[in-house]
Amino acid sequence: MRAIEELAVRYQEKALALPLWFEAGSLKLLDQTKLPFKEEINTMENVEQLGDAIRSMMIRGSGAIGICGVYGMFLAAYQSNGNPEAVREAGVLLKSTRPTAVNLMKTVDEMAAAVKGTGSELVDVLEAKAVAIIDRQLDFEYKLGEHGASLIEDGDTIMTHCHSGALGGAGYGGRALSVIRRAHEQGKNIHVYTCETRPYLQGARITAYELKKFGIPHTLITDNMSGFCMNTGRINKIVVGSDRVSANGDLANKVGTYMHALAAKEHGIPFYTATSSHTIDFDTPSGDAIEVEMRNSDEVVQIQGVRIAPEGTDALYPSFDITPSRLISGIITEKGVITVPFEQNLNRLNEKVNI
Ligand code: RUB
Repeated sequence: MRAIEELAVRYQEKALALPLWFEAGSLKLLDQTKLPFKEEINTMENVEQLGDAIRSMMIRGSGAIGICGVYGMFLAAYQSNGNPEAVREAGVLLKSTRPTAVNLMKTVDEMAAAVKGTGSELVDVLEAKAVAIIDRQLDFEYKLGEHGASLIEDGDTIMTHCHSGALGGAGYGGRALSVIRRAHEQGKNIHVYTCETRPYLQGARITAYELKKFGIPHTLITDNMSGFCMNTGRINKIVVGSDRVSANGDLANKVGTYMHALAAKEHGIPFYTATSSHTIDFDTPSGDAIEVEMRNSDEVVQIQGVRIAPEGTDALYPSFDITPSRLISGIITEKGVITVPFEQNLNRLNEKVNI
């Protein structure tokens, strides 16, 4: 068995939720569009199919699509018997799938930088790199989970938005749910409010599915209930993921995050993002420079294929929004929790740890 196939075995032994793995010459992924009703495993025979799966949200979440970058580049090398041109083309295709999450761009670049030789030498070198990146990402999840859990107290009621969990990451808990899962493992009595996350329902379909699997008590709310819940004392902390954090600490995350952060500020509720240092993009000075993916507005006029607005109704679907750093209490990473002044502290982290 190849080292990259052993990854899946190793991870399953740890009872992790794997979003994607390599098996018998192709990639397998859990189709997230079918959750929570069906746990369907789909096979990706080539990078084109993987690209389509990312575009259609069969696999999503910034960490998990970063992992797609890793496996996709390896798959291209493996299937072309180590042709560097095939790997380069795979990188171009993968990067074109979704523009906002920076992890995908970074993992593709990291794999591309590792390209060496041709044939089996290239396949072996990219396999070793892929295993190292995925193991590192999982290690980050444990570490950021530990740092974030230190902010969570017994009795906390924590709101999260969208899905920043195991299937959106390397498998332990992604980012926000690594913090929540670790706090729960530490025996803290916590309760999670998960926002439904219109229009794609990641919170209702996937976060609630994972929280149930982890045995963490939770309540589902629609996105427009967060202000009510904050105002009535139901929520005392917020932890979300990030698709990209700019150099000044502004963050892009699922649309709706910004309005929750505004309401949290009004109510004095700490608002954290849990992320990894790889989601911090020092080439993007501020949130204004982050490209927000605009998705097909059909996803707004329908829910799960059922039309909810009259024919001809115009709709808008920005997939993400930008939360300015002035609304953020802390950025939880595998290196620790970063607080104000964000720009200086992020820079210090960058210099110190050579992210
Ligand atoms: C997912 C989303 C998640 C982030 C952060 O959007 O916005 O909140 O990816 O999660 P989509 P994480 O479903 O459109 O991909 O930091 O855990 O990756």
